[in-house]
Amino acid sequence: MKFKTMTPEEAVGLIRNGENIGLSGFTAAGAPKATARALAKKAEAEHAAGRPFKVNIFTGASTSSETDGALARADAIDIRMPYQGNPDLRKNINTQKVRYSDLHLSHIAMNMRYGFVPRATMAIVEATEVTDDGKIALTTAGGNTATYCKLADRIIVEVNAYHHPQLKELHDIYMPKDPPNREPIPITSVEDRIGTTMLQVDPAKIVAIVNTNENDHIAPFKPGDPVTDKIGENVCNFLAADLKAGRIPPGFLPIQSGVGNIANAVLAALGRNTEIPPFRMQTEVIQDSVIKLMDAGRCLFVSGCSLTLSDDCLKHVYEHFDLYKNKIVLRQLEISNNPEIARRLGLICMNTAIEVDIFGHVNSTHFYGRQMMNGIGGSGDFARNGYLTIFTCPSVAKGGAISSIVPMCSHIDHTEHDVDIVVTEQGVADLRGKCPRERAVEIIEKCAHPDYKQALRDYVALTPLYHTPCCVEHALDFHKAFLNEGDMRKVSFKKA
Ligand code: 0RQ
Repeated sequence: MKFKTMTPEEAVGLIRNGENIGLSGFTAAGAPKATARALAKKAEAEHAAGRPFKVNIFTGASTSSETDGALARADAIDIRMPYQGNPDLRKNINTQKVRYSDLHLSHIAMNMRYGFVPRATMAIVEATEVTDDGKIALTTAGGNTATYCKLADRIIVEVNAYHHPQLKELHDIYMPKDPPNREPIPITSVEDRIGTTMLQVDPAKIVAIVNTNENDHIAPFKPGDPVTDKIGENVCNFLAADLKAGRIPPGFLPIQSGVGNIANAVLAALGRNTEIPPFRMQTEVIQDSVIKLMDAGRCLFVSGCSLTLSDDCLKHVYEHFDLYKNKIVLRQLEISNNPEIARRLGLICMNTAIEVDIFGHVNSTHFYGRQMMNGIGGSGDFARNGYLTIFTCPSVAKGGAISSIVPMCSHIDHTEHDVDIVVTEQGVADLRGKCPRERAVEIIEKCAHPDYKQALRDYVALTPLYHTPCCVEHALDFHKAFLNEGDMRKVSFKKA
């Protein structure tokens, strides 16, 4: 091979203070590991020597404790976008050590090409192989790697021997042209392939090869509990009824699913419900639950951005690679989450809320309007553009001291115009075709926890006039009650 092989420590010697770094991967899948760890160590050594050292990190989505966690603990990140999910990084974001910009995931690659966000000058890419003419075989994720490599001046390739040598066959790498030359993206079904299996980069940019042999360190999800199981069952019963009523076509439509324990419970319930025919998925994150659905013959094909699988599940896929290789396609993020494609394919989109208000606005990101949890991720890419947009959440949090159904969200990620259906373990609110007062009644009576129904009804009664039941004087009283008295149940509108 004509490229220079380096240790991770030597490779990070090429990275300067203030460098803009684009990382491969999406979630912990496909993210560089050894180089990221070495970068964290370099930052610690620089800080110990009294020198400033911080970098700006651009990714597909969250990464892992190996990457975001190590860099955050080393206080090595200044700017971070477009998504994260790591407790140490979250702490740095909420104490303003990190400048975090929470973006729709489908926007970041094109925004960087347009010059709206800083350009990645260095790309660090995990690969199974790289050819002398600059073809890179990506590992378990598409991410934004094509754009980061196109824009960067220098590329470090981490060649990871852990992965299946034929993994590249899952990839379909395609980058749309930018306006005014953008053309229709020629995907008309989930299975379509429109690009290449390997990423072509300018070989002159490859400044180092780092050899590793390491898994993605992805833990299996917790098994469902009675609340998440009930949410899953409610979603499936609703979908089966809509199918029967002819509002979903008889062959069903492709499914997009968010991540986390509720998303897994919903997918598990879809596996059990035989009123719903076998289906296809067009989503971001392909989790263990999707592989289980494939093994059971319930999911026929999945197109996504990453194989975010636990170690055991990924081993299972690698051992039976021939069975899966024609049923999975891995795309670049701006294609997996593309609004044009979501609208054309008619996706059934299911994502998780932190809180939902009586109008149907959804907060997916912030506690009490001010404290960042993870980020909007791809939920907005799908919510605005899907055929049917469903948000799920438990009706209460923190042992019942917080109601997830509130008079007004403390932060809004998805507006009432994007949300069709809200599901909690209490029931299903169908907001389609309803005016604000009808929506408020539907959400309160079907989705709120019994402990909070009367307070929400009392809130609506404060403003009997006008189009929308909003009372600006008391809109955030639920949140005030939690922050001041530790329990939203202390709220009372009758006394107000
Ligand atoms: O906190 O455990 O400290 O009590 O919020 O945490 O258990 O991680 O929940 O895995 O279902 O994630 C919305 C965060 C849910 C996630 C969210 C507290 C609650 C608990 C919940 P504790 P868990 P989940 C895919 C697409 C981003 C948008 C998206 C998410 C913690 O799904 O980040 O869907 N979505 N993107 O106690 C205060 C409230 C609360 C609350 C819950 N109202 N107020 N705290 N909690 N409700 C992602 C990608 O694009 C890659």
